[in-house]
Amino acid sequence: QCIALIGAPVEVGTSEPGALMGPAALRTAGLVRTLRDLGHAVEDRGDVAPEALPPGATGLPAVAAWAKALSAEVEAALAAGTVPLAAGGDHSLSLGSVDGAMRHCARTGQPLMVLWLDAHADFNTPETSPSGNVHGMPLAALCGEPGFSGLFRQPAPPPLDPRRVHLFGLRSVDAGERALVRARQVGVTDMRAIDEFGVVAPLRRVLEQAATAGAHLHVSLDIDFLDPSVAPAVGTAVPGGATFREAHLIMEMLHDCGLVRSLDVVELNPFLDERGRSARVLVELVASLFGRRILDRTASPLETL
Ligand code: DIR
Ligand code: MN
Ligand code: MN
Ligand code: MN
Repeated sequence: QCIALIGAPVEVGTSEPGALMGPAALRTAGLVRTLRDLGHAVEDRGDVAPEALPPGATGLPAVAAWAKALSAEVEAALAAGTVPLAAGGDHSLSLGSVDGAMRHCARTGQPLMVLWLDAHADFNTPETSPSGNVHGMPLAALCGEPGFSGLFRQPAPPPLDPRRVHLFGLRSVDAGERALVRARQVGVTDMRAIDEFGVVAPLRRVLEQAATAGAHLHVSLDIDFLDPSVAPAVGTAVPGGATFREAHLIMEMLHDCGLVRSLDVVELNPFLDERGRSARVLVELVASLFGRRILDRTASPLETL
């Protein structure tokens, strides 16, 4: 596999500064070397630079400039047959990466499915958002909710089908987005479900749905999916997150399913980290998603454990 690493040091989508150091921290933690050691070709395309971003620009216009630049990079990486890995940066960058994947899929005719590993639903609109932070809104914008004009390159593809989005690890939802997530029939495996059934059974259902649809699976990993005790470098820590072992197993299953075509690793804030620990955890997890295993095993992708 050829992996295209695309840094997106965007932090205009959040109020806690520091996420712009995320791509540098992931590189420092050995992301490229680790993936090469697994036998992959890795092309580090550097960091995207938004065009014509007015100095000091904030909110949606600033986010839009980043999203458009990243969308073009991701679309080009997919067209070139590589797997784009967008390293953030706050979660508003997924406006660009998912938009790029949507455009690629619109051209190939492959359906797009999005697995959103996150404590949050990221389904706020400017109307419902209690914080005004765009990193809490990307899914609503991608799914065509109103209030987001000017975010995407034109002409834009049809919006993402919310029923092809699956929130996994959810444990913090704002009142307005709760209603939207339900109304739009977004797929959800919340922490209650994970506590009751573990990660395997719910994830297997999602992957079976993706396999049946012949989908391009886009995975968006927000570091706050993990418990803050595992990965403390996050601006919006929510207790009760995934353990390292749960996350590790998820990554192994994602590799085994063979459907992941694009990936985001977002919301790492190295300024809040303990000696690079969270960045290293993320590199470990990405390695597992790209095929690192403890010992070789001859399991079929969706076998019963
Ligand atoms: C919250 C926090 N729901 C908001 N969202 C975060 O501001 O909209 N998403 N932190 O990752
Ligand atoms: Mn393709
Ligand atoms: Mn998020
Ligand atoms: Mn989050």
